[in-house]
Amino acid sequence: MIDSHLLTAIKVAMQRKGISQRELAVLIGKNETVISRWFAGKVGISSSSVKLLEKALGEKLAQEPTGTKTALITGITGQDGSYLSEFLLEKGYTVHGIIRRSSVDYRERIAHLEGRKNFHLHYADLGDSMSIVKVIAQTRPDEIYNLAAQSHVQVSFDSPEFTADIDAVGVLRILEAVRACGLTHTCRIYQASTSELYGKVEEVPQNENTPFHPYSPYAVAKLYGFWIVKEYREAYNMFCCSGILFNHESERRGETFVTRKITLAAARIAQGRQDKLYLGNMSSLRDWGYAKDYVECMWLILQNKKPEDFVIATGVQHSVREFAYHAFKHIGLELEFRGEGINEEGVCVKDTRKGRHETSLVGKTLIAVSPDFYRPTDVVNLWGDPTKAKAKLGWDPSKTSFEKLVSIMVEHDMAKVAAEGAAAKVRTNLAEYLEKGIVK
Ligand code: G4F
Repeated sequence: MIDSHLLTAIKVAMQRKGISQRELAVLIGKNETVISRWFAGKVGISSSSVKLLEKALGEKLAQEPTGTKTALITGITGQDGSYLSEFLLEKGYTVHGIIRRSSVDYRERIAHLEGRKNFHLHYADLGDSMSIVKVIAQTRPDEIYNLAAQSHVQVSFDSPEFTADIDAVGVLRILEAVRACGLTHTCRIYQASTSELYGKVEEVPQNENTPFHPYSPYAVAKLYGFWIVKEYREAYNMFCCSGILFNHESERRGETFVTRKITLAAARIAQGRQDKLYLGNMSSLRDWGYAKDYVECMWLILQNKKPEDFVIATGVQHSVREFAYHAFKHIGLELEFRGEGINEEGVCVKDTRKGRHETSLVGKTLIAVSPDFYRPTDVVNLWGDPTKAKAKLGWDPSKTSFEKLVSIMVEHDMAKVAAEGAAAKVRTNLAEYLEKGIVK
């Protein structure tokens, strides 16, 4: 079996010692391809090889990391918060998360973790300094991951002030709380920054040296978050850094972000539960990765020797149109895009769905454009260059390909829609039974 803890421990130790893959091969007397196969997860590492590695790297790998650390995650109920919690719990961390009081249940993504010994939730809010100070004072974390945000770009045009309060000043509140609790030099802080900072892009692809040009209230607020983290790093010598993450998606992605909107709609259309999908700018280009892979990088950024900011991306770019094409194709619905701008349509030209379907969808328009989803200013050309993260953190940006990501999301949503359909049938039957007095 391939031990991901061990692989990560090796990568971290190599990076700490500044040893390349080739140098490691020489040090342990093995061919470089053997090491590449370990890192690709293709073969396991024998205990005799672990001994050789420990000798070469001068570290006890099995004990890496220590497993006694405490992390505090804001935004724990979100896509990234839930994956990061799983990742840190697996590493033996005690995980504390900040949640907000709500009368509706929004804890679906972490429901499976609640009740675990090392998993704790606290009520607090990034808009409420005292609540943050209290949680930090009580938990005294070694690491804070600030993932909480008003994260929807289009919504930031409708709620710019709230966005600024949470995404900009909220970051400052955390930094100040850490200082107030006397953790300035012991607590490491990860700030969830974003490729939206590049906005109206000034170069393609974008790396850590590309100038920022924020292009939405969300991006402007996040730019403050980025700079205040840098300022506290320099002013107070704090270990705080930003991960400039490009779009990262998954089967846990919020349903109003474009990828999830597409995969859910494709599943509903394929199962006869929706007729058409309306989108905005289909020519917009993004560098989409798998969120589960990206949380590892958040952790690696905090294990680095010195606090630095990193671009996290796959280095591969696709349009919204291409994402939609692949999502529908995966289900057996081939689309052809006709027309331009507001008149563009995705028409079904081939229907090879498995199973029995009453009518073929060939000739039907399954995707249309609605101006409702256009933004006052839109970021249209994001493409990240992950070279630094690859070299300095030993992170592999190609773990999950674009095609694989699309298939994971589509398959999840096909099952979800099928289950919803079955549940709806049960509810209908139940109503009928109740009406007829069959069920009391
Ligand atoms: O999926 P999106 O809403 O993501 P966006 O705006 O890129 O932001 C996401 O990624 C950022 C990282 O770069 C994060 F910082 C941010 O918090 C968030 O997670 O939109 C992607 C593109 C946009 O250009 C948008 O105009 O898709 C275009 N689009 C076209 N039709 C649509 C739609 N976006 C949405 N949400 N809905 C549509 O119908």
